Amino acid sequence: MDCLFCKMVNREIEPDVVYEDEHVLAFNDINPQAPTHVLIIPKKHIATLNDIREDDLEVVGRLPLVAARVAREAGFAEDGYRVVMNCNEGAGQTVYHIHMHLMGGRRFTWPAG
Ligand code: DGP
Repeated sequence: MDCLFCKMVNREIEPDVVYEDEHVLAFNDINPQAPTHVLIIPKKHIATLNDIREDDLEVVGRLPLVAARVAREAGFAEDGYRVVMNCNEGAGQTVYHIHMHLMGGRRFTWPAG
């Protein structure tokens, strides 16, 4: 399958791994928008949020769990951090394998752009 993030899961491309378990991989974003910017993905290929099925809930539910864990380890869990999941072109999704952006280490404004 021609999916960038599947290639990272399969190590055809080597990610800068922050966390990994049986179902989830987290790695540093190539174009960080904050001092810490980690992408958290299910190892299973799911193209967009619209493609999540009931069977996927267990693994998708692990994404925010891993985000909080990485935030704690990075030291900004209490101060605050942002998680973002972009769905489709209108929201700026560019890689069609769902991913949770975890950004921390600076202040954030709302609404997001
Ligand atoms: P999105 O726009 O929500 O689909 O986010 C895709 C993110 O993926 C974006 O922040 C940049 C990141 N990205 C794109 N190509 C690579 C890559 O080859 N390596 C890494 N580590 N991140 C990438």
